Order: sequence, then structure tokens, then C-alpha cells
Amino acid sequence: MREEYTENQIQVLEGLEAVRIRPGMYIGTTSARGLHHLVYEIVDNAVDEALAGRCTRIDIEIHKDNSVSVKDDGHGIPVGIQPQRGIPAVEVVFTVLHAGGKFGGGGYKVSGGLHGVGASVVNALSEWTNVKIYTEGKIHEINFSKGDVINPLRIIGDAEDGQTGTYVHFKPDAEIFEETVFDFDILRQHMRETAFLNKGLMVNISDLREEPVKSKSYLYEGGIMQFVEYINKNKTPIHDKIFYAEGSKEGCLVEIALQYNDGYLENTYTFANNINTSDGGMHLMGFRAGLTKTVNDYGRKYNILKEADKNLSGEDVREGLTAIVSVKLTDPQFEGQTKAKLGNSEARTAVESLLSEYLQYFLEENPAIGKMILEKSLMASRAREAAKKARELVRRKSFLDGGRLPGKLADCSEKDPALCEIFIVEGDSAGGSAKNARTPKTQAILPLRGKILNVEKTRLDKILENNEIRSMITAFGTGIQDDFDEGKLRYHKIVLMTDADVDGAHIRTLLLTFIYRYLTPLIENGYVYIAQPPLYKVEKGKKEYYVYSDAELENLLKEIGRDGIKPIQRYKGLGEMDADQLWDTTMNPQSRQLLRVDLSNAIAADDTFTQLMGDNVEPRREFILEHAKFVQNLDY
Ligand code: TTJ
Repeated sequence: MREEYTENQIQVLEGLEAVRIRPGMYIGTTSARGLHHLVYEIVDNAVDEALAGRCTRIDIEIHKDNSVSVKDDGHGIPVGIQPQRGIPAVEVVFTVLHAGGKFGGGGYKVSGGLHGVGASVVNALSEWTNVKIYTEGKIHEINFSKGDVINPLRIIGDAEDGQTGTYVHFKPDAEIFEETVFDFDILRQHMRETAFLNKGLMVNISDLREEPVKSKSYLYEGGIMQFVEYINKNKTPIHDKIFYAEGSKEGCLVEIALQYNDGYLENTYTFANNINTSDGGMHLMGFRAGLTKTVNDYGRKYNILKEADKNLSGEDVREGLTAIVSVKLTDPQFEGQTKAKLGNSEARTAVESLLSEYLQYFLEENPAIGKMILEKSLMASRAREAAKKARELVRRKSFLDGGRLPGKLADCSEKDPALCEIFIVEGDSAGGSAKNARTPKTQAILPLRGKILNVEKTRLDKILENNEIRSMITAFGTGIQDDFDEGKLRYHKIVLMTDADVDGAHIRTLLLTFIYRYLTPLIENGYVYIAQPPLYKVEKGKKEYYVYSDAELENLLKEIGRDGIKPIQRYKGLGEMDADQLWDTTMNPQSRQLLRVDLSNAIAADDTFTQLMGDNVEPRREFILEHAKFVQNLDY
């Protein structure tokens, strides 16, 4: 029965109860992502304390029970009674929505988590939260459960001499979260990013679940300059000196760092209040405008750009660019569906004017670098013209032959893309088995032949000349880059099916690299999968077992015993399986395992592909052995 809506109930709904009823509204999701956001939310408060100049280090610990503690060495959350509510300020921080930063006045509060929801939301969604404050020689403690105070603020002892700070320890509520196990790597990457973005701040993270304890410590005096250096570490920079600018304009704190490498791709990451704005926004627009104009002006001034030359385009001047743009402002407007786009227009003018001013000066001071950037941009411009012609040719060609699909493609008959799958298969023999095995209504097969191009080392015009790449683009139907249209995607599952060996892993990586670099939304929106063919077949008596890993083989042999086993067959390639076997083990939606490719962390993904496909051989070896790293979500 529905009760009447009384004033009282509305009040209750505005409290932390509402957060527990609709957690998604406050933290976006109750999946692993939301779980990790709780930590960021708490850490952000400590970062604010650091930005105010009151704290120099933050310590994060993942405890054995998957609770997390965050400690800073700031002044401590105020413990005095807050006049409006008549309760200690710290209690307000943890029990009133959006209470963060409401007091203390004049502080430079800038950060604030994904949705800037604050500590009270974390408290509401935690089984328990214990807070200790070290201030004025005493240790104060207050305890909460699911948002409620269960033990009010009290003094529990004396602090060590001069020790101040805040310690927050919480355990996410398993009634709320689908996933309650923290991933050390995900937290560690975020903490490293936080340290890069706040120069001089020490961020330590430990995983107490591990024996021995796993610990990482991050401290970058060079801040985002070292961030750029880090992103370029496995690339080949074309100049040593990293450009850096810092300044405050229109109440907006701006930092920019950049360095060019000899590659063809752009890696610009933007942040607002330490939050990765992956959809860009005003600061990105300001950055792009400032860069294009400054490089063109410089080229004209020194006649590197001749009168007959057209102006360099934005894309031209960003080829091979690695850049970080970080702004900090008091009232950030996060826009768009994922709230990952900065809307404040003052950030645009602030970034543009700061960049123009400092970059012009930098190029004048470092003419050799200026010349290199100009020459690289001119090359890019010429290649872009060539690529445009190549693309037009591809477009015209497919128009001339009636937009025909690649000859090698065995398409499916179903017309609804949501029901269609395409298997990208390496080699004709595996392609043959797959064609015989498939369900022709919903499953299409595209066999690829020969070496797949390494797009990491190739410019777009050459990439488009490659037949295998062209077949994929035509089969997918989306076009690429400016032409890309997700609505035209012909299959909602793109399944990479390569052999279960090192060569297969290599080919898969080449394919993923291409898709990630040129068809990014396909990965972002979860259309790309990896098939899992078996490694072995074990026959015992009349029974057959398919085994997908060496560990699984061990287990099976223990379970069924080694006696009476007829040949253990090792599959060297997909082509060795007959159609029935391939269907049963790898393609049948009822019984197969598919891995969905998850590259949601763009910086980590870039790192992965650079290591795998770039010039340095050493990191590549390690990575190929660990390739499963960038495949996270198990599907089916
Ligand atoms: C408020 O203004 C006066 C000085 O103290 C300011 C404050 O709130 N400081 C502060 C908050 N330091 N550390 C925090 C904090 C740290 C963690 C880990 C978690 C939370 C919710 C707050």
C-alpha cells in the first residue's frame, strides 16, 4: 500500500536514505566502477586539503576485509560544533548531502569526485565508516553505519607531538554494491594520476591483502611535465625539453605540458579539478585553438610556411603530440551524459591565452624545436592530403562497385545489426572451418590473410591502402574518423577469433590496435569481443573434454585421473578443429565464452598499445605474455 507523502517523508528522502535507495543517482553505478569511485571521493577531500597548502601526503590502504582507509596530514576536519546544526562539523561532513566545503570559508576547494557528491554519500553506502581526527594534541573519533551516527564524536586519546590530520576508514556495503573487491591496479593508476596532477603531493597506496604487502609511492615535483614524460616513455620524443606553462587567469588555474614524439597519433588528456574530462570541453577547445594559431604564426614569421602554403590545420599540428591540460576552478560545470565534458567558457579563454603567450615564447627561445614541430606538421599536412585522396578513392571505388562488401566476407542473412555477429578469423583454413561451423542467419565470417598492418607505425594514407584493413572497414559499415557513424555498424558483436598461441595473440593485438586507434567508439561502447578457443582436447573412454588453459588441464587430469586417457590433443590452430568442434567450443552462443574488450582507461590503453606495438622491444615481450590484462569483463 502506498503511504501518503507527508512533509516528514520528503525530509527523510532528502537525507542519506535517498542515497541508499537510489545509489546510481549519486555515484553513477553500483558496479566495480562505482565501488572505486568511493575511494576517489574520499581522496579528493584530502587533495583539497593539499591544494589549500595544508597537507603534503596522502596514504591509502586496502585492508584484508576490502575496507579502505585514507589518511592525510592536514589540519584535520573541524571538530567544533557547527552553529546552524548544533553538531560537530565533522558529523555534518559525513551526514549531510553536499556538505563538503561549505565551511572553512576562503579555502581553495576545487576537486570533488565524479559527481562531487562528497563524503556523506560514501558514508551512506558503507556498512561502516570510522573517522579519526588528530588535532590540538588529541585524537577524536566518530563512527557511522550506513550513514547513521552510531558512536558520536569523542576524544579517544592524545595525539603525538604536533601530529595533525584526518583518517577515514570505510567498508562499502555489500547490500549496495555488486562488486566489493577492490582492484589494486585500478586504484593505483588513479593515485598515480592524482600525484601527477598535484605536483609535490605524495600519494602512497598499499594493498594489505597481499603477502607481502604491495605498496606504491607517487610523488612528482615536476607534476604534469612528468606526466607527459611518462606517456612518452615508450615512444620516441623528437625534442628533449618539455614545454610547460602555468598561470592563473579569470579565476582559473591553468597548467599545460606538451612534447612531440615521432609517431602519428595525438595523446591529449584534459583534466578539470583533477577529474579526467574524457569528452573534452572548453579547456580542450582553448588548447587546440591556441596551439594551431601559435604554430601557424611562428611558421609564417620565420618563413618555414611559405606564402604558397596553406595554413596548417589543427590535426596537422597535433600529429605526434602528447599533452596534458589541467585546469582548476571553483565552480566547474560538468556536462554531457557522462559528465566528462567541461562547460565553463572562462576555461577556454584562460587556456588559449596562457598557451599562446608561453608557447610563442618557448618557440622563440628554442628555434630548433620550433623548426622540428613545423616540419613535422608540414609532413602531416602533405600526408593528410594524400590520405584524403586515398579515402576518396576507397569511397569512390566502393561506390563504383555498388558499395559491395568484401569478396571474402561470408555475410549473415539477418538484417538487424543488434542480432548480427562478425567473426574476424586469421587465415583461410580457419576461415573455412568457421564458415562451415557458423549459423548463417546471424554469424558472418571475415577471413583475413597475411600480415596485419601495425597501425602504430603507419600513417593513415598507407593504412588505407591495406586490403585487410579495407575489408574490415567495409564489412563493419561505419567508415572511419570524420566519416565514422556508429549507426551504420552492421554487427553489434565483432569477435576476434585467432589461434590460442603467441602468434594468435600478436595478430589479435594488431587488430585491436587498429580498432582502438581508428574505430575507438566500437571499443568504448562494448562491441568488440575476443573468442576463446580451447587449447586441448582430452579423451577418456567415450567422453571428450575441451580445456582452455594449462591450469585447467592440470585440474581436469587431477579430477578424472590420468589412467585410460587416449591422446591429449593440443590445438595449434583453429584450422585443426573441424566445423563441429569449432562450433561447440568457440562459436555457439549457448556454450562459448567471449571476453568483452574493456579499454575504459584511455591512458592505460595507450600505454598498453605503445608498449606492444611501439619501437621498444623489451616491454613488448613482457606484455605479450600478460596480454589478458586489457581484457576484463567476462561475457556469457
Ligand atoms: C576545513 O576548513 C578548515 C580546515 O580544515 C578543512 C578540512 O575540512 N580539512 C580536511 C578535510 N582535511 N582533510 C579532510 C578530509 C580528509 C579525508 C581523507 C576525508 C575527508 C572527508 C576529509
